[in-house]
Amino acid sequence: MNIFILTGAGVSAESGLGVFRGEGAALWKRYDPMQLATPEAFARDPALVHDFYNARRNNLIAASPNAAHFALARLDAGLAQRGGALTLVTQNIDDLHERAGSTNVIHMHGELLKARCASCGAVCDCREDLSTGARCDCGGALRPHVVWFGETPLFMEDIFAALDAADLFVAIGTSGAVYPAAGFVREARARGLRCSELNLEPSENAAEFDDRRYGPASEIVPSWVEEMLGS
Ligand code: BV8
Ligand code: ZN
Repeated sequence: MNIFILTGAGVSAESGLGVFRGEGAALWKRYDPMQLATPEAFARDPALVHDFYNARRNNLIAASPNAAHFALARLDAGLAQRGGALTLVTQNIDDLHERAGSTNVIHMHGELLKARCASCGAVCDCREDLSTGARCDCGGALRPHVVWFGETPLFMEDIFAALDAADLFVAIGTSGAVYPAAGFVREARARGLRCSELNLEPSENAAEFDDRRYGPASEIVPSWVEEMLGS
């Protein structure tokens, strides 16, 4: 069985990383992600945008994966043992899936622990604070390697190829508010896939799913994975 999983900020909420909407969104009291996660904000006030991502990067480095991340890593290994495959597409820019042991994680919105050169496009690891003076070897300015609103998400071809090969689509911890990710369930339905939603509360596109489970990811994801591996 090939499973396509899309995760969002809700899967990292219990690791102490902020969510953008709904419960817990107040974490970013000082910053409004909807205002700062844009190229216009970076052009207008790069120091403020660097502060926003530096705070999140330091928060991430101090954070740990939670039971939901570890359960998805178990599913990854369990499916591979059975000749199946898990494609894990995440909207999250954290590395908690990888730290929990997931392989082949597709970061469609980029990665907080990487930086990108605004001139040559080179991507490098970044675990330190970035500032407006941070430069690439080519002399270009470095920015967080994340996809801002209005920018094109990454790996879209790989994502659609994985949807073509999948038997089951599962969205976990996402509000279904941001496109094109929020449209993947419709793409899955058009391919005849069964669609499940696991979230704290119904997402904006809950009606598109065949079955829905609600509760904290650290509780409902491990029990769902045990069911999948037991079946
Ligand atoms: C694009 C990286 C074209 C940065 C992010 C008007 C003008 C301009 C653009 C648009 C427009 N109208 C629509 C658009 C498109 C726009 C968009 O969708 N806007 C929305 C606001 C309407 N999208 C874009 O601009 C995208 N680019 O469209 O380019 C294109 C299109 C197709 C093909 C080619 C080109 C780019 C969007 C990417 C923006 N960057 N992140 C950063 O992180 O700072 S998006 C940001 O939102 C995060 O990645 C976040 O993950 C993502 C989505 O949100 P969720 O992950 O769902 O998180 P959220 O907080 O919303 O929800 C959390 C959920 O968890 C909630 O449901 C909550 O109940 C639940 N939860 C909470 N606690 C728990 C829990 N669940 C379980 N357990 C818990 N404990
Ligand atoms: Zn460069």
